[in-house]
Amino acid sequence: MSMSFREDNETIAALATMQGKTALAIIRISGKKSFEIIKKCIFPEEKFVKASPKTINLYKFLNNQTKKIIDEITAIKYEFPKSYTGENMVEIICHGSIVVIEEILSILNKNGIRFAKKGEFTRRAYINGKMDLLKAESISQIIQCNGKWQYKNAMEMYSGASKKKIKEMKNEIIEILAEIEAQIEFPEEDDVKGKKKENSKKIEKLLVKIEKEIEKREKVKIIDSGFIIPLVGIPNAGKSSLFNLIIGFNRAIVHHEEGTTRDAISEDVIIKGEKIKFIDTAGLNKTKNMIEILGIKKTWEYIDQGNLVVLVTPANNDIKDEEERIIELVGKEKIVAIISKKDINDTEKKKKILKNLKIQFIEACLIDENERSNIIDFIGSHIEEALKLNEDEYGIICNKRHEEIFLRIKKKVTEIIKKRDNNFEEIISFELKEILNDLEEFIGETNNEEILDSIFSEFCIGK
Ligand SMILES: Nc1nc2c(ncn2[C@@H]2O[C@H](COP(=O)(O)OP(=O)(O)O)[C@@H](O)[C@H]2O)c(=O)[nH]1
Ligand SMILES: [Mg+2]
Repeated sequence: MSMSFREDNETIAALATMQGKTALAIIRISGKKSFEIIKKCIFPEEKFVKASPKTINLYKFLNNQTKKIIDEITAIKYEFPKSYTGENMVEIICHGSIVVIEEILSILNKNGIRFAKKGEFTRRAYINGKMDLLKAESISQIIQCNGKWQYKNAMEMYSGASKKKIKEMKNEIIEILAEIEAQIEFPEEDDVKGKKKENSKKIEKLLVKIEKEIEKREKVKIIDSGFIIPLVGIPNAGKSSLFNLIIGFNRAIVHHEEGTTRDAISEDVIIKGEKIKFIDTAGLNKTKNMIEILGIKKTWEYIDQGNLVVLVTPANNDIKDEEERIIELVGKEKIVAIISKKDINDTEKKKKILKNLKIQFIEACLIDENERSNIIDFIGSHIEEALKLNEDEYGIICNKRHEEIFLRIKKKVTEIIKKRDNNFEEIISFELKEILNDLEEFIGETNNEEILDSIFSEFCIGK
């Protein structure tokens, strides 16, 4: 790479796996002195020195001062440049004991290896030309994703599909730009009007594309912050029973007395590969009890925040005022119903009411665990519908940096559209060139240390 980075000669190490009591742990070491330092702490040293790269061997890890054995380990050598970072690397697999890990890291440190900063391995990989910036970012996304959608989105970036889309966008802009430049050079050409119109359409198309990407990002953000499903209804409808059934254990108190649930409680469950936050709420009731009233106030807040609302409505009565209010507030496309107590009541009447109201529903017995998968399927299909998760809609924008660049571009394109009918060709041409710069920044044709710092600080240690 032709970029001028300050060369970093330090050898670094970090735990690449979870801190805690795990069967095994991986400690990564990267830098010029990796082999030289590790061989001092490994027994038999000779075996390590002679080991061929990328083969795994069994050793003992020693405190090279006291000669005490710390752990039995396996280690892999990676020889520059054929490693993740493009430097000499060693991966040590030891037992996942907090003491062992601490000892090994501290011995490495005493031998001149510094602890790695967040994302430092990947940063080195990027600097050494092992991967481009988008790929580096996608690795961070893959690790940190909260669900399948985000993961697949990140994989698009990892595979280079996002980069391809950006390049296409760049080419479209270059085409528009060429046309505008021609207009500036040869304003007396035939059919200037027709060409202007055509170009204008291309710019509009570009805006639509940009806006669509920003829209897709919004969807990812919803999933990222947790898709919220409050379970709501009148007292004793079976909300807490449903909550416990969905999360798979008895978290909420279930009781035949009204007003049992006062504080809203929540648990995350993975459905359709996405993290879904279910909230058990206080039943909507006409009560004089202050604590219950506060709980009910919270319920209305959750109804308002819900990405999808599940109304639990017992089979044995008509739709109550409170239930009607919920439906009205949420809107029919964002609410589904579960008719509870089908085992003890006739559900026909309730089914008719909900059909008339055009609300999708299923009937269930909420105290029967066998009904769980049916209920999850029902809710899952509505989650999918709400998110409209569609394979060919993976977005380009995967993080805040991307989002900021796209918002910037959107603003510029909007400005261009405002100006296009006047004879502002020169300004438009200037702004289009700026957008090209933005897109280049997006795919990481940058050597700005500040940008790199902010990107890699989002990573976890050891990556
Ligand atoms: N037979 C039957 N009882 C249910 C069903 N759902 C809930 N219950 C009972 O109804 C009462 C109230 O349930 P609960 O989950 O606390 O309702 P909540 O007030 O809406 O949270 C409890 O005694 C539950 O065991 C159901 O589908 N069938
Ligand atoms: Mg309850």
